[in-house]
Amino acid sequence: MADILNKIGIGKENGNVSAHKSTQEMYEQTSKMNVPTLFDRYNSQQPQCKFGAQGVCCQLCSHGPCRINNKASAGICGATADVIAARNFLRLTAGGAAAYTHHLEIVARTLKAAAQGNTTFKIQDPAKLRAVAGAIGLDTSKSTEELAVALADAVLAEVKKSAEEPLVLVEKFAPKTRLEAWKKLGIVPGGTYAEIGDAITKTMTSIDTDPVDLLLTTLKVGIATGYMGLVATVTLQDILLGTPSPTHSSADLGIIDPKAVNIVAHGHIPLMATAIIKTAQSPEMQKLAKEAGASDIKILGSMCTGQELMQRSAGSAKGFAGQTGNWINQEYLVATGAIDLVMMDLNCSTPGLKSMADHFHTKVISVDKLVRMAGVTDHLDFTPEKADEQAKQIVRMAIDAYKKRNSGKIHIPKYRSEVMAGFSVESCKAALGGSWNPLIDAIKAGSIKGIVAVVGCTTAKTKHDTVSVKLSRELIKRNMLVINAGCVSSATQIEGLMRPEAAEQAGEGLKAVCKSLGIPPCINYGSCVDIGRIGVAVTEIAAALGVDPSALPVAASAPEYLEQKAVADGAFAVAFGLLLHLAPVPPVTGAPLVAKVLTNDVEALTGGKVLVELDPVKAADAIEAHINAKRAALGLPV
Ligand code: XCC
Repeated sequence: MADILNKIGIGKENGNVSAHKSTQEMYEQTSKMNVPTLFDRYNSQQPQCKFGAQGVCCQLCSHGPCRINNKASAGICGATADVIAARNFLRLTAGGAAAYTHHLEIVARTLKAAAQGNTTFKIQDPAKLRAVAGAIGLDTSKSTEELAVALADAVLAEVKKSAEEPLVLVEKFAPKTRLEAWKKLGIVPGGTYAEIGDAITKTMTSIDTDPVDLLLTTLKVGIATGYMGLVATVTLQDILLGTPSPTHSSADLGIIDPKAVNIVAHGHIPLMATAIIKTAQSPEMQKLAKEAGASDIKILGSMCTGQELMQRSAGSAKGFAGQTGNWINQEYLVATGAIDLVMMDLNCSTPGLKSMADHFHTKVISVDKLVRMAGVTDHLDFTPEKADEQAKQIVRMAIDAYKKRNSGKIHIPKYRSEVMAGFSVESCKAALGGSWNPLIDAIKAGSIKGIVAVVGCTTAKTKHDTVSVKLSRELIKRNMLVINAGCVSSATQIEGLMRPEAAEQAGEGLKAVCKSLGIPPCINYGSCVDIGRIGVAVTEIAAALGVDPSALPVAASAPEYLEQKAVADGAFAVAFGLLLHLAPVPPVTGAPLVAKVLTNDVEALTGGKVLVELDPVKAADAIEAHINAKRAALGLPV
């Protein structure tokens, strides 16, 4: 890790800011308009503070800020670099876990309202409801509606119970070998909010000043995130909105139709957006749009909400127009001048979005009680019982905004790519003929070397989407099946890696498997929440082989990680026993013990560890070496 200590970022490379022609074109367009955007602000921040980057700046008390350097080996209270960095790292994890839990609560409350007939949503996957309810010990002789209420209540109770009561979902769904390892380490989590509260309390000034305990607590919060924020959220969303099934869609800014009223669904919680898709198709709203001079009303996806809609575009999200891009695209999307309304439903809605909207007619609204932004005055906080009426109000707002559109200001890049989506644990197994066996056989034979989850965010630090696209390409070339989720999905979609034709870019073995199944080498699992599906798939594959997940030729990568939810996901991956490739450099490099534990020592405890590598080819080398070592240990050909 020492050689990368000072490589904090790459930023602009060869004058380009993004891997995508569309984003590059829009950046040039906003530059011509003289409107600064994210990449300009990134440059204004250089050089960034090294103490912060290395995780050795403490601002928790009024003695601070304390920074660890050559002449100060501890803060004023005596906290070392390791204490400071581990404490900061746990705070990041707890923030991510809290945001995921908020999402889960809303979905659970909506499921309950659907079961009680109090909302526009109807239960779409009763079979999954029965299977999951049975697995956690609920009485499945009840009706679908009664069972849905019981499941929603059980999940909400799990969220709120004490830290002393272990999470039922962890006990029921984690592989037995994992559970044993976590019990030994004392990191089986209790109630989600209690664990988050304990973590925040521990990270207050001088309560927990043991870096190792802080790191173990990080893993514990990561496990709570994995089984509640990820697995439970995905499961309840599937029950409520439908489990994704194969579908075809489009991505990139070229999907924007300048003749339509364009509503952008932007965030992570796909509930309001799903209600709006339904409302937009109603004769009443279509008539209003036509009277305003528009040809149609389109719901465009952005970031993770867009991925959720795309995943379900064969079912409850039919009518979805496609994915515009990931979080870095938000200002450029608005700068096309053809967006009438942006609806923010959770994290990653930046203040820069509103600044850009102020140069156009674009209306920005929030639809979640936690999302607030200076200058945004319309809040239609999602309420399951009022979703239908709220959706109508939002569509009317968009039509009104459309009337103020200045067609002279429209600039839409022409790029778009086709996407095959809708993969889930269930649809993957169906494509394989009903079980994981054909995939396991391909892995055993070596035609597929292993599976790599390339997931998470995107960052300006490593040039928008460059590392994630290069890494995904490099892995498929080496016969590793790639599963994408989160902002990385948009990156590979736009670059055409989620078309079945992209099999041509894969190594011979993977190419043959993809061609025989008619699937792309980069599989879309959806949003960052859908990382939960990867956990479920790995659990099932490990069980089929009779081994612990840490023994599988499987790895995870967050090649452009950005924020706290990604840190919580990463903590789960390491606890789950996976190699986690991470870039940019996480803020722990100034803390020798913390860096050593994360990149080395933790492997003896959980089987997982962190690999930090900024170069995508070198990262692929290291991931391949790890997968080869796992193959060899299982007696598989390397
Ligand atoms: Fe935000 Fe999900 Fe990260 Fe993208 S991937 S930068 S969280 S939008 Ni989740």
